[in-house]
Amino acid sequence: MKLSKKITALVIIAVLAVVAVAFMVSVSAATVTHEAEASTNNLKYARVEGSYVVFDARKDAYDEMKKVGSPGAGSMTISVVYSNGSGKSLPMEVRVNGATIISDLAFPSTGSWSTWRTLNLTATLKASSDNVVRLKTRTADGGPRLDKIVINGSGTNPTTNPTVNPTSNPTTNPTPTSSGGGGSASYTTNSDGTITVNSGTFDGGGKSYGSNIGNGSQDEDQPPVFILMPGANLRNCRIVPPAGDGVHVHGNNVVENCTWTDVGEDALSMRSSFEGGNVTVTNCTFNNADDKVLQFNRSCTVYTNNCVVNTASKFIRQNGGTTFAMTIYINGFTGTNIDEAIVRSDSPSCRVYYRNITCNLPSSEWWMGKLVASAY
Ligand code: ADA
Ligand code: CA
Ligand code: CA
Repeated sequence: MKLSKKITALVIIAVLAVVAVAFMVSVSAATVTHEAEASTNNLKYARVEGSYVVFDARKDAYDEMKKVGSPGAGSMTISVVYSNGSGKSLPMEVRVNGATIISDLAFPSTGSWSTWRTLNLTATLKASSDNVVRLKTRTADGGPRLDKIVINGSGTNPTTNPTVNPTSNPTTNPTPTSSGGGGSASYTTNSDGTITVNSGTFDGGGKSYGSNIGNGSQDEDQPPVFILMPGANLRNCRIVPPAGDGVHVHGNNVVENCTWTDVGEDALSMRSSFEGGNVTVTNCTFNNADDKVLQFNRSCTVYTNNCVVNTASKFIRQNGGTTFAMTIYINGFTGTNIDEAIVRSDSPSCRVYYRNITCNLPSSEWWMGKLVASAY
């Protein structure tokens, strides 16, 4: 009958509408946004300016974002929307539900206070609207402007048991160009003298860098000589003292043909601002380090090829106490006057594959901590 057909059609339309609405809800439920300036938040030495939060230029200022929702329980990606027109990289401590997950998340310069960028980090959240995310300034330079955080349920844990098994020789891509005086790089020099390479390959042309940076001590928070943004490369530089905090890398960086004449706080470190990526260090020489040479504060894969270290405590250090997954390939290494180990890591998920090593230490002392090393 006509009437029953109409009813059937209406029922079908109603069911489709309910399904569509349910689908939209489930899609939008995959992310939750929490504003930096939300009234539930607790601000110290910080204030709301319109739609964002501004920190005073001091250490220990914070935005404690309270009543932060999450699309689920477990590992989540937290995207922080910020701007930084200070011309410097500004470090912040990140605490989630009372635990410090990153002690120095570097917020690189965005060029101006009205240019907004996103930094991603990973943290474990509760499936409730009662999470607490706190960002606190680390230095008297203060912090970036904070707009909001966006929590995404697609966060993944670093694998606890990496099964990486090298079958072929790691290659060192990409091949940087060799024109000198900055080469193909797009870069800026900030007021500290730090050179931030935003993209391309900075070719130092054999010149010296670092004589105006830091104080040669073991103090943390010294400025770096170079900041390599994700995908940026460095080659043909002499890094000379005091050399501050060396070279900061952020993933997918190649550092080639560089010599540190007297390593500062450390020579090269992977900062915690970006997730993962590869770091390749090829044909580099590091002299006279007080402690560590390469420092990794974030999960990544490291390739070192034909590197030489003359005097250091260790060549490679995974940040003390961290247990994230890391894979390290050491292909050709010469160490003299190494005090502690070639690699030190507290992580059972750190894997080292090595070949062609010459070192003053006996091979029983090459690896220190919980890592697993094997020749390849
Ligand atoms: C030390 C310090 C870390 C980190 C590291 C580095 O290990 O304890 O918090 O700053 O140095 O990156 O230099
Ligand atoms: Ca905002
Ligand atoms: Ca350092």
